[in-house]
Amino acid sequence: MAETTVITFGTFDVLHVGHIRVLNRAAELGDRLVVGVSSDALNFSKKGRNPVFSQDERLELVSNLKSVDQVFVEESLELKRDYLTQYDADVLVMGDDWAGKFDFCSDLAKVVYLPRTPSISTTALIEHIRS
Ligand code: C2G
Repeated sequence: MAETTVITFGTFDVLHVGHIRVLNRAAELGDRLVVGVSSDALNFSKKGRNPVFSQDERLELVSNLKSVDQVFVEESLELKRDYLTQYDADVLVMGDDWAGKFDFCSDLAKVVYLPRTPSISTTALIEHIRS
C-alpha cells in the first residue's frame, strides 16, 4: 500500500509542549509528516507582530523534531490547496482553534482537527517572560 502523508501548518514560535504534542499526534495518523512553517511575513499578517524566532530558526527547530520528516515555508494561507497537492498530502491536521477553517480542502485530503493542549500558548509564554 502507498504511504500516507500527513501535512500540518503553523508558526511554531517559541516552541512548546503544545506544538510537540500536535506534531506527534499528527505523525501518528500516517507514515510521513510534512510541516508548513509560516513565513515571518505571514506571521506578521496573522498576528500583527514579528515572531520571537525567525523563520530560519523556526524551520531548523521543527525540522529537527523526531516526528517531522520534511518542512517548507508556508508563504500564504491562500496556497493551502497548492501545498496539499505539491506535497501529495492524504491527511491535513490542524489544532481545533482552526476547526472548520480548512474544510474547503476535504476533497483533496482528509481534514482532521485535534484538540489543543490547554493552558499553554506562545502569547502566554511571551507575557510570562516579560512580567
Ligand atoms: N497548538 C496546540 N496546543 C497549543 C498551542 C498550539 O495544539 N496549546 C497547535 C495549533 O492548534 C496548531 C499548531 O500547534 O495546529 C501550531 O500553532 P501556531 O504556531 O499557533 O500556528 P498558527 O499561527 O495558528 O498557524 O495555515 C495555518 C497557520 O499557519 C497556523
